[in-house]
Amino acid sequence: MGELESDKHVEYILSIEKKKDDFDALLMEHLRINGAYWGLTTLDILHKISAVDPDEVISWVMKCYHDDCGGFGGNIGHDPHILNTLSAVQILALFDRINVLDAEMVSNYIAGLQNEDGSFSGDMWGEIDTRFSYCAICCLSILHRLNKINVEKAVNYIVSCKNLDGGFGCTPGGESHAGQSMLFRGEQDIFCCVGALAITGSLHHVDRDLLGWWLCERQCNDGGPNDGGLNGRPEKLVDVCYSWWVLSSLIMIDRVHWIDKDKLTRFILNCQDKENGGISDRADDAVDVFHTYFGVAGLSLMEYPGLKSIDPAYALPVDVVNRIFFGK
Ligand code: 3PZ
Ligand code: ZN
Repeated sequence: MGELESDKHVEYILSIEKKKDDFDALLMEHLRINGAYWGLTTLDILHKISAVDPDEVISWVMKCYHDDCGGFGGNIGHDPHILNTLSAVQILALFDRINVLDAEMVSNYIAGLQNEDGSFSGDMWGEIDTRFSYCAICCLSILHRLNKINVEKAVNYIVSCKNLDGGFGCTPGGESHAGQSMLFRGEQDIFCCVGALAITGSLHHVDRDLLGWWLCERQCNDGGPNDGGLNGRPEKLVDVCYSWWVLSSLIMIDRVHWIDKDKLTRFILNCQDKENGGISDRADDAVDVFHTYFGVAGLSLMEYPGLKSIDPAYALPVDVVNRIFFGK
């Protein structure tokens, strides 16, 4: 198993910036600002955020800003979306530069995406999803402007997406959508709903034992190379990024002791590229910045030695969250 190859992962993250035109970079073109948040947060957890120039990062982030509407796009010249706006705000928070924002404009953009039933659209085109509810609530909380939306309606909408198994869907009754996306969506939806409820102080709507049991059932226990990893559905493959969706939810509902942390730690460490750095979805696959972030963040949630601890609801280092809310 070995240890976390922190220095290699730092090198890997720093190298991504330099190969802008390979295939992976093209695939991520529309989520470049999200990719920047994943990479920079990983560096911060590894105590290496000082390896980048804050002014350079901030000036690039602000080039993704649309001052006519208050939203951020995924890259320079891309249309604004709430998914990208949250990443932009999180990056500015990492560098303690929230003050460069017109917080009123950004908050008004987000508030304008709330619908009559309390749900949120992702952009002006109107697609509705509980992921967008989380983005809105997380963003507004960081900006100290939750009062701009109807929080009660937002919470009631999320609660209406609760399933019989204790989990949450992306729309009311939304568990039943089929296809490949479902493989990925289940835990992500649960994280977004539980995170939004945690931030708004509404976790009493969650059946902690029922949801906790369902989440813990996701840990693979077959003694094979994926032993200890977490999967999306009973018969599906394990994936490092589920470590985040599942662990963060378990911590927020106070049931993380129901999972075997040593086994999950070993699984994540097994997914490292020990040669060139980076972490993959499962052992011996190709690494990417997404799974490197979720792997390191998962280890941080499990208090792996030498890492900054990360907040399970805001997905930002705890010291950053404390600075936002307690000014220290
Ligand atoms: C990955 N996106 O749609 S994506 C993402 N997935 O932009 C980024 N685990 O190539 C990277 N699966 C790799 N670097 C994967 C982000 C997806 C999630 C796919 C994935 C991860 C299993 C199938 C959706 C926030 C934002 C977006 C998502 C989740 C959370 C891909 C596939 C999809 C995407 C990008 C690359 C395989 C990286
Ligand atoms: Zn994954």
